[in-house]
Amino acid sequence: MQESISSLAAEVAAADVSSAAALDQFRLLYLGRKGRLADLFDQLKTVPNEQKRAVGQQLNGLKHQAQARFDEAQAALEEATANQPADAGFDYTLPTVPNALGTRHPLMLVREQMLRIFARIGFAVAEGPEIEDDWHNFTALNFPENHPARDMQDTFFVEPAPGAEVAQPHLLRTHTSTVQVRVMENEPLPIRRVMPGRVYRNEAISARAHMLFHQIEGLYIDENVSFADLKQTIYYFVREMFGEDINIRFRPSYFPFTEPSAEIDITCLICKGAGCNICKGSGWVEIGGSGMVDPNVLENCGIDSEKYTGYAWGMGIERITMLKYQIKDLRLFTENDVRFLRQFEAL
Ligand code: 2U9
Repeated sequence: MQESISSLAAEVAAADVSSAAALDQFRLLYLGRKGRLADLFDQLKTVPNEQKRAVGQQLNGLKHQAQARFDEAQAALEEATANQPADAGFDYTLPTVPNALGTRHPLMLVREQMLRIFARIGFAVAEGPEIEDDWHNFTALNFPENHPARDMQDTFFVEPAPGAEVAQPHLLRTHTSTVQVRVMENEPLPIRRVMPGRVYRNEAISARAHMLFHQIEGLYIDENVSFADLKQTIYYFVREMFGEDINIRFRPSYFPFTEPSAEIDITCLICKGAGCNICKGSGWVEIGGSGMVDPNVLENCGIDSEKYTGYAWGMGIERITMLKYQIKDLRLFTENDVRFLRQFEAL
């Protein structure tokens, strides 16, 4: 018994109490009801009566020693924790729980794809304001004074601030051609730019129309620019965007700012030209408009129309995206339904 008490006393004195876990272990092993000290107290009944008092005292001494060691170590640990910053012991190198990140919007993915294609053949991006004046949106672009697009029904006009004097009406731009006018007015020739951006039209929202949509327009002005150059640019774009097996046709049209003008059709991507309800049986779908910049527009922007010619085109990003991914309702782009948006994660 004597030996057991001495060896347990040595063990208690040497035991590790440097951490909360070690301290807990110490409490269970030495101080607990099923611990080593409790075992020795149990054995007290086997000790001869005349020694019981002395052995009992020794055991009580050991119990106090173990309890004192425990209390001291616990106090020291508590003090150390109190002095640590709140995030002590937090492992910042642990991998995070993956957070569901948002995805790129399909319109922005297609916008980037389109701009990258045009960048490869030398078209740099130009941007401009969304609130414009009548000159940049209509007059410089050869829209006659009474053109229906100028109507309140088609265009959002912006009221001037109370008391402000404005020389001409202001509006939300109805196309990004406004930026082309600004580039022609301000930049040296030759010009080879693409203009992406939001445009606004006063339309009721439906599967096929919205009051806000996105355009990319392009403009090339130099000496000896011809309609053949325009066709090659559009051919290159369509092949890169939709693939080698897609055909292109130019259909005569009319815009105030181009002469001659042509709408651009491509092989229907759904039926590959056989005719279906998307292309209304024709085998062709329209992707935008184009033409040679009207000499009046060049002169309005201070460019000598005897010396310079140019071509321009315009496309709706929504339309290109709908054709490419077979999206049937424009409203999906603005409803922010994640079941729709997530499908474009990997594109
Ligand atoms: C200048 C001169 C000419 C840009 C052009 C179109 C034809 C066209 C529409 C396509 C679908 C707009 O998004 S849409 O609704 N655009 O058909 N745009 S030629 O011509 C210009 C632009 C600026 C100075």
